[in-house]
Amino acid sequence: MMKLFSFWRSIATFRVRMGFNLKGIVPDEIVEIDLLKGKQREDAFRAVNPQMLIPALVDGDGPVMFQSMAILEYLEETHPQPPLLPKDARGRARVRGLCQIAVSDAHPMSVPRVRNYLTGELGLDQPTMIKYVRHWQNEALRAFETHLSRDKATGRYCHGDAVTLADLCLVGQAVGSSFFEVDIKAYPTVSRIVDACMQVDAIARAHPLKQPGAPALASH
Ligand SMILES: N[C@@H](CCC(=O)N[C@@H](CS)C(=O)NCC(=O)O)C(=O)O
Repeated sequence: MMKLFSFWRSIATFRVRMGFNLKGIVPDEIVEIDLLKGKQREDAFRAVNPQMLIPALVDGDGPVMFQSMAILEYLEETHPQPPLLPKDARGRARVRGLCQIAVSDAHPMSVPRVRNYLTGELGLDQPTMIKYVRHWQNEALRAFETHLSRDKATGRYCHGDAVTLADLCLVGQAVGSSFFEVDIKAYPTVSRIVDACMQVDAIARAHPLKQPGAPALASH
């Protein structure tokens, strides 16, 4: 029995959803945590994940798993086919490094709790807050572009010609950026790889806007 705590707009959950689809795993239950209504901060979900963030995953008797990359690594270990990490240690380091550009450094700058703090506690107006988010999105996209365009290990996808965790994180970054009207066309290698990823059905159907409850278009 696999239970995934999820919301259509969540980029971190999108990463995990792509992983599920690529590995052909269908969670038995999807529990919607509506981030726009602040459901992540209610007691019921705080008991599941004290950090009040999605995704969270319960597989069987538990314990609950949290943090998208930890969940993806769990899926990789328990369902090794198709592999989402390269066989060699250097390759794995590169893929994990690319992942962290999005996961550790850029994505946290744009999540609801940070945006709410900037506009609420710190009193930033909406345009200034959006400027802040876009700045960090562009920083990440620029770093991805430089790595991906100069490194021989880049292929059809971020690392060679098979999808890896780096592609899941890059696609998440690109879709998250689109929610803030950051145009990835300015980053040609990023753009090419994201287009290639979107041709993979398991990735395309995991898109936030294809999930139940999603609007036709999303913005900040
Ligand atoms: N590093 C975490 C980030 C999780 C995260 O920030 N999730 C967002 C949705 S994408 C969330 O639940 N935000 C709620 C909030 O900011 O209040 C991961 O990769 O799982």
